[in-house]
Amino acid sequence: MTNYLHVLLLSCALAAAAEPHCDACAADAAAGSSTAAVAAGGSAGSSSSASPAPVSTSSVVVEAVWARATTASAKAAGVYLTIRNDGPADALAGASCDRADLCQLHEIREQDGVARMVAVERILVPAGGAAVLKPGGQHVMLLGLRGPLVAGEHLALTLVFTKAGPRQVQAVVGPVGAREFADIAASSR
Ligand SMILES: [Cu+2]
Repeated sequence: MTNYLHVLLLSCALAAAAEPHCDACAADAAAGSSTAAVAAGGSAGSSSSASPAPVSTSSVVVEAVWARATTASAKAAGVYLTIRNDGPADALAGASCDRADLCQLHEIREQDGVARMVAVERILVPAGGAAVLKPGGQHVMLLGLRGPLVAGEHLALTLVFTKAGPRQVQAVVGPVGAREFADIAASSR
């Protein structure tokens, strides 16, 4: 496991060097992309009992939207969320946020044991299923942050779905060390 993590950290450092705007992605890859992090931390599987009320009543429901606080100079941040879908297959096709110059949809792909971050055009939400955007996996990437994200604040985002159309959501900003939405709920009690 140690060797694997070293490879992951190294590859992320290289990726961050090649793509300096995406250091938050690199942090994602280092912190949570593998089961190794889960096994080492032991708390990533805690229950979702703290999930808030859904923000929509139609077939696509967005919930547990969160991000991590950033340093003052950070230029990128990931936003994570769960999309549930009781209807036909849909896809998250874009996002916008007035706190950043650009929002992209990102995922992390492992090739030859190396985690690489790539921008994708859409994130599929299967019929009757869910898409979980989380550290180390798919996420919404804010690029060109216009100021730091501060723990405890809320961040307004618009998510655009291929079928369900635009959805306004609020991401809650958690502490730097948050690894999942439940961490934020726990820290704000
Ligand atoms: Cu990213």
